[in-house]
Amino acid sequence: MSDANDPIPSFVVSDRNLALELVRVTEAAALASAHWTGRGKKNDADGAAVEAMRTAFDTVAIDGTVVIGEGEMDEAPMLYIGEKVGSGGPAMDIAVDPLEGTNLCAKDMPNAITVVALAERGNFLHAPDVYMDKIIVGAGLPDGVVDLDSSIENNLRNLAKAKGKAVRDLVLCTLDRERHEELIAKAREAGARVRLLTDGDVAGAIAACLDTSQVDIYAGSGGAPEGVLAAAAIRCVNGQMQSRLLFEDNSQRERAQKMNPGKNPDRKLGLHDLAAGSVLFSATGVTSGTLLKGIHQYPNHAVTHSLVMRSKSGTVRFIEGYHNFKTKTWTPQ
Ligand code: VTB
Ligand code: MG
Ligand code: MG
Repeated sequence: MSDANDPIPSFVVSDRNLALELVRVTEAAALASAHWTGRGKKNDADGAAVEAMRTAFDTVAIDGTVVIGEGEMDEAPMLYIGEKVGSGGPAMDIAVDPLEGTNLCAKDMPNAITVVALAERGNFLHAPDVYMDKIIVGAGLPDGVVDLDSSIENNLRNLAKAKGKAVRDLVLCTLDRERHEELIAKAREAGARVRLLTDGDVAGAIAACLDTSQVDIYAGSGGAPEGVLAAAAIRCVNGQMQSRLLFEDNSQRERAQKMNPGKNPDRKLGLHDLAAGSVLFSATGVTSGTLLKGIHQYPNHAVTHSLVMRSKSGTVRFIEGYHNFKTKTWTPQ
């Protein structure tokens, strides 16, 4: 029995506070990259997001290590894998995609977001920059209702049954890529609708777990780092995800092996293999999409829309931020 006089455990306080600190980080990246929305310069947009996110992390009270980041230490980008960030505090691992959908931002197309996830040390898969096969559904469905190793027809049939719908009422979301031609054709043949994304499968994966998005299932291959970020979000909303790293050659496989010693790099990965323990997730919209509205610019202020979640409590917050240009610089103070 808890007592009103019991102290609140410190991890609860830090965890809760951190969730809100993280919003600042994704907001800063989104505000910075929004200067480049529609300007056709994806590298500038990405660079602005990375720099703003890196600076924003300086004020977050953690002893953080980047495990999903912008590249290897020898390339020395900001937010490289292994980089230490934060002003000191609990040991945490960090996964970032400062601008998920650089093309989407450059072309002012929907679904560009900035993304950060945090876990206690050792809880994220160390994913190399390879493709990952993913299958994702939302909460409230029987365990294993879909399976990465089943045919898409079977998965759609089982999902429809569990949802009390017909297959023709299901929407499958995937990246519009040649490598998905067969998946798309088979899903349509089975009767489902297919929503195609030009980019941005983190937003797509999360959409499969949110009723408001009208997406029932996400399937197909995208970036492995993006898979870890999606997994962190899916943990918070109690969805299901299975995945597997895809290797184009043995050197990619060896890299994955080296990053995760003692583990079979070809194994099927469950949600907890990707993101275990207590995780925090924050994303801010750059351009408006299924998940979030983008940055709204006004003469003297900008409005941000963010999604912040904690796996421990399962609380999902949509946070609207009003940023006053007169009293605030672009970097957090
Ligand atoms: C994937 C996907 C990302 O880029 O990494 C994709 O996960 C690149 O895939 O969400 P292709 O090589 O097929 O273009 C994104 O769409 C955006 O970073
Ligand atoms: Mg990126
Ligand atoms: Mg990306």
